[in-house]
Amino acid sequence: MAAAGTRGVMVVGDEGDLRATFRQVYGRLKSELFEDAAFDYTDEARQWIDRMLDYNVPGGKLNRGISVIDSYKLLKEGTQLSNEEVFLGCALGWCIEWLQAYFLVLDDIMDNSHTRRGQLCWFRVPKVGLIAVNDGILLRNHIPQILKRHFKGKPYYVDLLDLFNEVEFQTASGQMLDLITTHEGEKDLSKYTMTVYNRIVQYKTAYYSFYLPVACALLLAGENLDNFVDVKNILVEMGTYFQVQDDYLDCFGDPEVIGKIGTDIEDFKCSWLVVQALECANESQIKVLLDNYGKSDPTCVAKVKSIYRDLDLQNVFSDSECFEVFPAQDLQAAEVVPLTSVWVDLGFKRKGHDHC
Ligand code: GPP
Ligand code: MG
Ligand code: MG
Ligand code: MG
Repeated sequence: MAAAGTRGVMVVGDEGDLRATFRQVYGRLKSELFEDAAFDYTDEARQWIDRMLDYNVPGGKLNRGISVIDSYKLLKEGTQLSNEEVFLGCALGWCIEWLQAYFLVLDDIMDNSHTRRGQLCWFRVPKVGLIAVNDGILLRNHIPQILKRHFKGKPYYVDLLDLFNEVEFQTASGQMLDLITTHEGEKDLSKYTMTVYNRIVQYKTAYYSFYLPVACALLLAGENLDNFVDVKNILVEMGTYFQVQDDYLDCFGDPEVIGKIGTDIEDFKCSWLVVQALECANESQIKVLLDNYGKSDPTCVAKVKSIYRDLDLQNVFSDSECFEVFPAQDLQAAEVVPLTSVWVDLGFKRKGHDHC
């Protein structure tokens, strides 16, 4: 456990401690939300929010949230963090987890998904349905409330608000690209190129999943984000790879392990797998893809998966895993080491591949 030292210093030891400390902060932030003067909670409203938050906010891997405090620790290397610093780092981390919950609640409706984090998608829970849309809006609006309570008056408060707004805009823009490429009636696989793919995932995933946690830590450390463009570029690259992995797991991951059932083939998504398949397939394989991609019939889905297997995309995927050894020059460019232990544990060390 993280222990409060005699002079108000919180000693955060290994990764397990960090997780435990991080989890503790969730309860406090949740109870503070009920004190908001802008809304007078009835018992029914309190119960709804309480259940909705517990269902959607803390049940994930928490990598994004924990990497805020993890990055901050790296930035302040050599100094012990005070209780206040640890709390603020965790609070910012939870703001990202709240943002993620908001995106996922809505993304699952848009993607017509079934399960998430090993349970039914929130909108599929009886008596929730499209109330989930409003719950998403509430989740999003909890973020400025948390920021106001704990960061108003800090010199970087406005920069934090700007950052969350900008990243939300980038993500929603990426989500729009993801959705409009799949338009019913205009199903055209020829537009699914690696350039189109990279643009979608840079916006829909990389900024909020990889750049945002490190940018929060930098602001907390008093840095000016304009001085960290190289850091941003590396994190966006890592975020892109992360989505490649997500796309791969959508098709080949075990739902018991990843907690969700894939829908990318049925949804005609511009997934890394279909883009890669189109690059490698022969004419007859392309015909099978054209005839079967984007259909919810399980036989069609199986035909697409069988082409992926014939093309050995599993191996193309492992070859394209770019992050095994992070080259020294990139670390220098990054200088403040955005590569937190959370991401290192997940294999985010860059390989020396030329194509990466
Ligand atoms: C991941 O896409 C992207 C998001 C969750 C961003 C959603 C943005 C909104 C503005 C709602 P995905 O659909 O591949 O994720 P998953 O596989 O987890 O459903
Ligand atoms: Mg989805
Ligand atoms: Mg989606
Ligand atoms: Mg996915």
